[in-house]
Amino acid sequence: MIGGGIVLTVIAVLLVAVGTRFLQTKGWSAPIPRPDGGYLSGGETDTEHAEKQSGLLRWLTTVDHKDIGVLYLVFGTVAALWGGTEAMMIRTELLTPTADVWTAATYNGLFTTHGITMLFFFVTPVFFGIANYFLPLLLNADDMAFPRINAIAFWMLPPSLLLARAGLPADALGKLLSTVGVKIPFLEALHPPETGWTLYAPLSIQSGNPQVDLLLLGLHLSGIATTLGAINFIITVVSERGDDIGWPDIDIFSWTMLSTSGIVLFAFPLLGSAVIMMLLDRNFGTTFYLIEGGGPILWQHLFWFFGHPEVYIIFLPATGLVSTILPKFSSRKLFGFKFIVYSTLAIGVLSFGVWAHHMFSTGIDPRVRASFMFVSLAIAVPSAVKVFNWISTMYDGRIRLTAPMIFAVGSIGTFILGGVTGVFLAAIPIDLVVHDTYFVVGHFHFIVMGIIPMMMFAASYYWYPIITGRMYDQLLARLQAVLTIVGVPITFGSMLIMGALGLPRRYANYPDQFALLQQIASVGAFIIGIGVLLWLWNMVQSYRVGPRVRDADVWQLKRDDAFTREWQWFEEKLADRYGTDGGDPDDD
Ligand code: HEM
Ligand SMILES: [Cu+2]
Repeated sequence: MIGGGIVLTVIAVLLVAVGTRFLQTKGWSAPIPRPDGGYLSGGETDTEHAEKQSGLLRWLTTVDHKDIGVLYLVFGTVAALWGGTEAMMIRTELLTPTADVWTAATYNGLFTTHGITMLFFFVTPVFFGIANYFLPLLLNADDMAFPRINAIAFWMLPPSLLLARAGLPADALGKLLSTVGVKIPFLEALHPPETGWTLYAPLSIQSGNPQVDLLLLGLHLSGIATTLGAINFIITVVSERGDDIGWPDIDIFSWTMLSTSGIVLFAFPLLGSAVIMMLLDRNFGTTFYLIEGGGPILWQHLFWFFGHPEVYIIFLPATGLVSTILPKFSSRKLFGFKFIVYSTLAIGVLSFGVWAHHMFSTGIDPRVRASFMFVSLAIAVPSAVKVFNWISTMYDGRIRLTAPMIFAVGSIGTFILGGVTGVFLAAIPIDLVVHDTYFVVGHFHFIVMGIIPMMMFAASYYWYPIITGRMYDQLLARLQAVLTIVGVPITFGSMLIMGALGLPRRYANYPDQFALLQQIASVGAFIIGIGVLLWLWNMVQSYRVGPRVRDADVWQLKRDDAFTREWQWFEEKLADRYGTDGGDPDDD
């Protein structure tokens, strides 16, 4: 079978590539042990920027946590823009009840690749980027625990994105070449998968599209990358902290990254094995997920035992950002710090006990269903603890409506909507009615759009000076924040209504009576899209010409005794650069 050959070739190429990378890194297996564990023998520390290579080579070979953080951020942003473009294409198609902008097959490809790109190649990499940059600073560590493994983990991502997304470029390239008379059957055979991001059997096994194999390999590789990254975070938090930082002094963002990494450790290897079994089913005649063998429901169990924790993998760091940013602009300490930490850990553990709420309508044993319903409802408790603590933090505080703060407050609002609709879905009788309708799509987008990217935007503004040494355009940023907060409920609120009225999801055509609501949803989405363009412009343009920051206390945090470690680090850096007397810099 053509698929089998391709799979083997790709595995071989990957093994060789990874192997060579390992061999090239001299001494990777035995770094000289030091009491602080963090230094490399090459002496690449914070203070030795000047010795680094410059240009492309530097970015390709860097093992500095800040550089790798930036690489992750750039990679994640590129993926987000790709997946976001697809979201806009989906919403364009749905402006009219018939599939007349793109074909139905393209539509199926669009929602599949949109979901996969967003979940695997946007959210996780961006949080890993933020964490790579800031965890060592927040923890007073010299670097991540294993800087080289850190670099390897990052460099696995670009090939895994290419594998997962080869369909579209191959499709386009194949068509282009065939217009000039060159026929490459392999390229023409690949086209975007139409399986949905959940890759349910038997559809995904029966699909003759070899791109599904490449997608599975890409997911597997991205799982290895994510697991390596997570191990690094765990060891960094546990054993690389500065002497002055005991367990109780760990900041809230590091706590959420620690929990997230713990979940990754159990969830992603499981996805890896499940995916391998699917590859075997597709190419070598095994029957793990076929009726003759384990059956399609086995795939759903394995997939969601990964898939639901994955939701919390991407959600917890967002809550960590709310807990970090909100108090700073409320001039208050985070209310109930301990309880926020406990709720984070509780969510981490509970997240593994709820997977079958995705399978209420599959005919599994009703007693099993009922127990999953209770655990799913229980997970609302630690989530609510967070919300109440955030609101209590703002209570009686001196609120400053900067862009990061507007995003944080907005996120709480949209998260409440996402959470409450989630409680609805966790209740079996309601789920049976709205299952596989737009209600579900509305619910999860209130989380995946309404708090996750929103808090990433917030973080990108809040820490912008540290990363770039410059300030962004604050007015434009506030405008983007407002646009996003307005756009989210318009878009996904309409979906909740359409779902409640019974419109099923994943169809390119729909009955005429939904046209108005669909158009409203699309308008909301375009508003969010315009906001994203404003953000991009602001980031790039301010990096080039934004005013230079001379005083590290950009947010007047000293006044409230909230000038935390990353800002102290930044202050030292500024002192090094400009001299403690605040003298003029020698460049531009
Ligand atoms: C403006 C932003 C966005 C819009 C307008 C949008 C829109 C959509 C639409 C219309 C669908 C297809 C629904 C269906 O027919 O079932 C969809 C699916 C999906 N979206 Fe988004 N989305 C956005 C952002 C995001 C983000 C930020 C994420 C994740 C971080 C995300 C994750 C997903 C997933 C996982 C699916 C399910 C794919 C599948 O059914 O296989 N979306 N989105
Ligand atoms: Cu779930």
